[in-house]
Amino acid sequence: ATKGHLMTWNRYHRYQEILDYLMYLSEHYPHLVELLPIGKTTEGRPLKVVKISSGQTRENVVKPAIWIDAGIHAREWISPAVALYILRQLVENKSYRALVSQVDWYILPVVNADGYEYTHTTDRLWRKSRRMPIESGRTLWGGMSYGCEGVDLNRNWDWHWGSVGASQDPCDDTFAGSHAFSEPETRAVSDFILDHRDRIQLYLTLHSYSQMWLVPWSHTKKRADDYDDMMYLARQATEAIQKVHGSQYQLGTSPSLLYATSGGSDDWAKGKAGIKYSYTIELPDKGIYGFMLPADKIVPTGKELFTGIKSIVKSIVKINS
Ligand code: PAY
Ligand code: ZN
Repeated sequence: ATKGHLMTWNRYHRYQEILDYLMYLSEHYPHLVELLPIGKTTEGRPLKVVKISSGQTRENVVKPAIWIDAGIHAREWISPAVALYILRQLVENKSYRALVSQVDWYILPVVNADGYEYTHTTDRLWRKSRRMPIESGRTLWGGMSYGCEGVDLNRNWDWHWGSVGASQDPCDDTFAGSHAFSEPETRAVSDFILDHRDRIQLYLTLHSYSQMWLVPWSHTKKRADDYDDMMYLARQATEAIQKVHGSQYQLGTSPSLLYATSGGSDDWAKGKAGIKYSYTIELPDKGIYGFMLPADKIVPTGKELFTGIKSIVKSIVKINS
């Protein structure tokens, strides 16, 4: 058994410390927490989905499930930290036992573990993964200029891949990869989601920064058929968030608030996996600290986001009953 863990919510942690915490939770709460290995990163780091589940499922009743991923982009440190804050509340705070018995939770705290480590060791503002660029079977990085490694893991998903706001140039920060799902990280996550698509009713992916609640589509300005439904639940969430400490999250689509992008995970989750409620959450701040949000913001940011998520989950439970 593990000795314990070094996890806190007042600083940002290395990937190994995060894995140790997940292991700790699965050992101390075996009836609540299960670790599901779903694959490995380019550099061989394990990707482990935390499943939080309790209580009985009535016969013939499918329990809804919620998916939350974080850390698709390496430098957005607040994202994994908030995912871990939520994870901790669900597991270690007994007042959420009902919430955990009503729905199953799948949480992957760091998708881009290689990039995340690289931001700790070498370049704090790295965004992409760390795959080395390959051209006609030959690795180019010997003579390649800095920055040409890695794929933007939020441009690599198989839905309108490469059509807008994505680059074919490996040296760009929005390099979409050689083809859709060329990367082990996006493949692992998408395979898992497809395997559980009948139950996953909410897809959330945590990014930073901008303080926005983004609604599909990102690849087109056309409104989704059920745009109003998505907006309705998202508005409830952002209103609940605002009540916590007054933070205002802007609500809308990426093309209307930021820019159009394609091959993103939220569009894929909706378009391909058929998950009706699919959102990209841009955590704080609005640009003062940007990606370098001080660690004393982890708890307040986690608290308000968890409040927003709880409001959506309540609505989803209601829809199912
Ligand atoms: O759904 O369109 C979407 C995702 C938009 C994000 C993306 O580019 O993937 C927005 C950016 C992000 O979180 O990566 C915003 C940040 C501030 C950036 O790096 O531009
Ligand atoms: Zn991002």
